Amino acid sequence: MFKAVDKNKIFDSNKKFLNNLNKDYDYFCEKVSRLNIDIKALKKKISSLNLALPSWGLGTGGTRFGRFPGLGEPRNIFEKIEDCGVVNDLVGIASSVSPHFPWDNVEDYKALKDHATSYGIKFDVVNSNSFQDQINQKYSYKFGSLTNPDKSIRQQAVELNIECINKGKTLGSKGLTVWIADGGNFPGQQNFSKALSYYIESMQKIYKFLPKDWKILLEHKPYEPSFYSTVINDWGTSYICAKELGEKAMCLVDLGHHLPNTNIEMIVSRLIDLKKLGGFHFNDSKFGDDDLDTGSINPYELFLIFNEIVCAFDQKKISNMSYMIDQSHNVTDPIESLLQSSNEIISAYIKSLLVDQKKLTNLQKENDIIGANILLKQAFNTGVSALINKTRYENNNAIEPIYTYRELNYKKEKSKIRIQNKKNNPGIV
Ligand SMILES: [Mn+2]
Repeated sequence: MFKAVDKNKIFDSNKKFLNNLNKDYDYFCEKVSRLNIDIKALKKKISSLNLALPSWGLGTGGTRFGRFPGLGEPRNIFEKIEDCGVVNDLVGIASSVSPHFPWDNVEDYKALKDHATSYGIKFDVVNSNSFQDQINQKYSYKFGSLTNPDKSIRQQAVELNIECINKGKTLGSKGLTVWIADGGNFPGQQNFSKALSYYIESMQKIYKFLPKDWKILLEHKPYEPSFYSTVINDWGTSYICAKELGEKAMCLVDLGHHLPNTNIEMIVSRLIDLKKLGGFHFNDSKFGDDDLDTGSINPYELFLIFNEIVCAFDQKKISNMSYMIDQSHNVTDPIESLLQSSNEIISAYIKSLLVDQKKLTNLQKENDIIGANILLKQAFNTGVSALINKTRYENNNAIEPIYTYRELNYKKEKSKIRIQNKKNNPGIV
């Protein structure tokens, strides 16, 4: 699209890297030719991957301790879309945004859609926020939303989600992701059984409003903000609810929404076999729902997750998947974090495509444990950046996106226009 970034600037910046890139790419081709891998097919896979950017991830995030606003950060959804345009013009695989309502409420949704289209940005799944109270809201979500013991409050949360669907329809979205903060901080606070049945009852009401070609993604998380119990706490509960709701309901796996040491790639496999894996929220973590940049802590886990996905695509167990980045950029320029994260995701994906699945099956049959592990490690340890950078170059995107982005002085320029209000807004966590 190249509205957010001047195509010529990318072209000029690429010149600095082209010579070395070609040498690295030749070496990569030579190496991979020994593995009987079709490079053209890999390039096609790179170009056709789409990562949705989270609208809330374009602003600087924070924690309950505070937030440190960044230079020239976007003040509203229109400016966030401009920033999405920058990311996509540089990497070429991030042409959609996932909005969050009511954070991203606007007067005119048609105008918002036109604005996004002009930057080459589409609307991915919409997200509903029933974990905060809004100004002029009749009832409070302090003690829960879709599972609140009070019927009127549950109904208010249902209506909020229906509104999200309606906004999404105007924007051209095809899905709704629901994550609720409902749960309890004390034993005895909540009746586990009633809370879950309220959830299903409320979700059934929302489900009825889904357009035919939409899906609803159910996002689980073990704790926070509730620290004793959470209604949709794990993938099993999420699966039970998705099954109860119907075929348009699918489970969403946020990588940070698991207890430490959980084998997420195995959960991915389970949900695939149960035909209920609908999408991902990519991020990384060390302790809990840290929302750190994808691949910054455990890139091997990301690779193993993609290995399950790629295998399932090969076996035609799945035919599509929603990929979204869900991170909180507290100490970095969100654009740089998103550029780097998109690179980590595409790298893990391409490396997983290098795994010889037939060979892996045979090694498993023979109980060749070390052999199987070496096979995975060989793919994981193969440098794929030359292939990715070359594909970006051929698609007129940046060979080295962060380098080119820094040359643009984008945020410095934007800071002259994007005058921030002085209020110390709390972070999005
Ligand atoms: Mn998430």
